[in-house]
Amino acid sequence: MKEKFYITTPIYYPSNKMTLGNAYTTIVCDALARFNRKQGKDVLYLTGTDEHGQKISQSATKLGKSEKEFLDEMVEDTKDLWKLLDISYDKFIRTTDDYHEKAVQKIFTELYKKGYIYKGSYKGWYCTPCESFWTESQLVDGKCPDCKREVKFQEEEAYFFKLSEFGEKILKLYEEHPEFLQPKSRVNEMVNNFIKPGLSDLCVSRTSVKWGVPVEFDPKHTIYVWIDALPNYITALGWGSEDDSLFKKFWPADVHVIGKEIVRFHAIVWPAILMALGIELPHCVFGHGWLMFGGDKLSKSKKTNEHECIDPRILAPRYTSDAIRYFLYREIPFGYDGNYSTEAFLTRFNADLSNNFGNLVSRTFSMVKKYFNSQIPEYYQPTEDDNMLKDYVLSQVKDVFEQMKKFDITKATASIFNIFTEANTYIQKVQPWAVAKTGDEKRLKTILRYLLETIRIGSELFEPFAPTSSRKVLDALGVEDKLFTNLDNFDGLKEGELKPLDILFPRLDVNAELEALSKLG
Ligand code: ME8
Repeated sequence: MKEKFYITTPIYYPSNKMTLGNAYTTIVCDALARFNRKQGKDVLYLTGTDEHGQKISQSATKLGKSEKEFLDEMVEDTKDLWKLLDISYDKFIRTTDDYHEKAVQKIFTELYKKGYIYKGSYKGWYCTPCESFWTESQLVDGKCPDCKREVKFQEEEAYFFKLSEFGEKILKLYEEHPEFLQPKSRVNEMVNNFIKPGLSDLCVSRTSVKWGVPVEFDPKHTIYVWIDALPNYITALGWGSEDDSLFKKFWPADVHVIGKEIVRFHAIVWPAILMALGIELPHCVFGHGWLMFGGDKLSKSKKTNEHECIDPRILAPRYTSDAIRYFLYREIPFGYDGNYSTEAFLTRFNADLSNNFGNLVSRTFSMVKKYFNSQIPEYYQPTEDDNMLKDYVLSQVKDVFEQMKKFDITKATASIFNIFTEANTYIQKVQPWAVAKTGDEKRLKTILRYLLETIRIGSELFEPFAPTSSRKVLDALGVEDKLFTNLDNFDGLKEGELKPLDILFPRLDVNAELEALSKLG
């Protein structure tokens, strides 16, 4: 049986249009999903939208729309964006999907019956116009942080999940399975900030929020956010429905990739819910860092999102989705915060994609055309230079696989670019144009074949990250296989003719682009 790989993004709130921040996680997961598919695994890549709660209702009302009408539009916009960015998700879940709502009700009822959910009262500072509860620490100058109006202390009947009973069990989980929560620094955050001070029970229902899934046995309550959202990872697989074959096949998840601000819910609340239900835990929760812009976290509610110059809907058609994807993988050290800046993006575009990868491909292809009429040459006795190139390439292949096992897309892309850099250095060293002048055809053929094999291997590895440009190169080389093949040798190319290839990443005039983007912003 094929090995399986189940990967998820968070389900995003469609209260506003998705930002480059949401795209970041989705793009990261896409490379991991594609990489595992190319390894021949049976991959399920899940993403979706988290559609209940007050904020959604308010956003819809503001636009004079019903929730459903508003959400359908936002979901369409989200799916369009994922298409634009070449996201190869296998399933898109909406928490308003009927099967999800039914399964969440079942989870709630089961937890209640098992004694993990009990009725209590929720106390907090209530803002009547916003219909929102706030904790003392969320208030700004004692007022509502959203509308800045007066709040009053209020109590409301609510159900609670006994999270407080799970502290020890979660600590044991981290100890016995150090791979469960990554990167390692997140474990300390969870232990020191939340578990050691003592976990509080979690409020899981509201009577004041109407846009939500009703509690089956007490329908004046709606199920409150996290306990509706987190189970999407199993309801999407048909857990609790008549057909749970996907659940049987794909659960437990191999990795939930999320932003660091929701690690607490995924690494404490979610395992606690699963333990209470007696369901296996996911193998790994990876809490990556934030994409920052101008010193701030890029977020839906902030003004930064209005900057056209960081809107992926503008960037992708202008610079290709491959370029945006590559930039995010390479520039933001995976697991840590990193900056998006237009200058850095344009600089990397020119240095890495245009001058390094693009130029390597185009100069090699044009030499094969010039000297051998575009016929892929055979190779002869390799020299020390050739062997060094080959050894280096094969060592980087190993590195890429090792990094990808650790989900480290930043180091993996760096290793792939090491291959391209090395090949460019090799060209300078062996000077094929000078060899051509000597008339040593065998030597020239060997050099060009070694370069083409290097490009083949580099493009194979790069395909999960930059699927469009890499596939163009692989097609031009006559590599049809969609799975990784011949990554441990230089005999992967078949005899034949190189197909013509356009310039992959035409060099950009940085100043002109900066000016054009600033006019849009
Ligand atoms: O939290 N940098 O949804 P959300 C990096 N519905 N990642 C970012 C980012 C940034 N600047 N901005 C957003 C929710 N993200 C819940 C999740 S899951 C069961 C429920 C990404 O729309 C990152 O993955 O606020 C973050 O965790 C997620 O978007 C937050 O999306």
